[in-house]
Amino acid sequence: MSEVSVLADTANYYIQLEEQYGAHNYHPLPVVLERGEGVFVWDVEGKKYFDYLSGYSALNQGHLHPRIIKALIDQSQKLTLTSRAFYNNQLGEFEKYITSLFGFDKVLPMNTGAEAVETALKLARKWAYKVKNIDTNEARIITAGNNFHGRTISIISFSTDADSKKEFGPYTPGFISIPYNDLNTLEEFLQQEKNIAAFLVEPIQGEAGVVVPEEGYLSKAKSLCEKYNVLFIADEIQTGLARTGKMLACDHENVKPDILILGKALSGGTLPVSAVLADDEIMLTILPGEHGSTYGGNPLACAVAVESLKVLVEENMADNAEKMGSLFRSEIAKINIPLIKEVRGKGLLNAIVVNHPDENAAWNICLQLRDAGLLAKPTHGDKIRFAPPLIINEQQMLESISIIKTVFERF
Ligand code: IF1
Repeated sequence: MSEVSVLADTANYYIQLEEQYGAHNYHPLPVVLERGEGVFVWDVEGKKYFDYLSGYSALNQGHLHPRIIKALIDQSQKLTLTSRAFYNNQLGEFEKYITSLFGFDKVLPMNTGAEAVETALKLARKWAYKVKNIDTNEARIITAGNNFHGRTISIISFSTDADSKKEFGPYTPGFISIPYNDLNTLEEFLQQEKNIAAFLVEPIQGEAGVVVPEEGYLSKAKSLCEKYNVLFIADEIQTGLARTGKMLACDHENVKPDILILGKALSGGTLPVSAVLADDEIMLTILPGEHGSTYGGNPLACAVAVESLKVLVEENMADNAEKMGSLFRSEIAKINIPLIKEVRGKGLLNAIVVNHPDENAAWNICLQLRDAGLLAKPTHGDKIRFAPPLIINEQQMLESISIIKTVFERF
């Protein structure tokens, strides 16, 4: 076989393995990656790409950030897991660092984002019964339509997306869904409904296609929650950690959530690390033995998380995300073709809304972007998310924009 066909077979070899032996719970773009560094990834045939997905914002610091990898290697050769049955010398340092960085009394460490969201829901319910004196098992939590908070049964119980929800019932009760970015309806429910414990919201809806709410939405929602003694829970798993041009998306409106949920880039894309932050009145409603996880707060995760946070701060990644994101949106907005309906986002969390009669247009555009050396993926049909690592520099951004411009104009 020729060199090219053997290489193509290499990619197909891996794709076939996943087809044969793996669950079919994803529909990946046909590209097989082998190596990553900074804003780039390489496939098994040695082809180089800009990574414009960044592991769904888990790789804000870029692939293989040297300081994060060093922390991972060093700690992995000392102590990786103790369970919480015993203390270790990394967890307290992590807890001190992250709570002072974000200004909360305490943190509850978990692993995946969904686990952290579940933890926040449990804290809100505990607080409702033990502090707000809502009748036990009567607490309800308000959520937003088109939300994405993870894939557990309770979380998809308040999803409004059929694909995430159908045929997974029966569903967990105790949730009220209202439209996103709708303060009137939020106030209506807070006034009329009893037993409301909390309002859970994404500062920007990622999976919904990077939906940015009106200016002031977060601060007014937080004020309404204060007025009605309801907890404001910000899911910053995707929008947090410098992605939107500030350390937290809530910082754009100087909103301090009652419960802050972090994940993804908390480990710089190395291993699952998530965290829930809150003040004592909320956090101490959970007593020893009432919640936990085998890997939650493991020393390896803590060492990596501290370094991942330090790197975000010390390398001013939020400022770079702000600058490069503005450059991205302004340059894309200049591509004046019908195919581009809109470009929207904040910092380096952006999306292009595609305008085309073919429902597969966004997918096909992503295939052409792949061939042109840039990896991105559609979300919910006609939106393509563009979210590179926050370390991208101006030259790399201009090169990426040129690729995007060429592909869209040629499509
Ligand atoms: C998939 C995207 C989806 C999240 C927010 C919690 C979680 C996520 C705001 C759960 C996870 C991931 C999950 C992944 C695709 C990706 C994603 F928006 F980031 F693109 F689905 F919406 N809150 N988002 O975004 O965190 O348990 O995954 O660690 O499930 O397909 P997780």
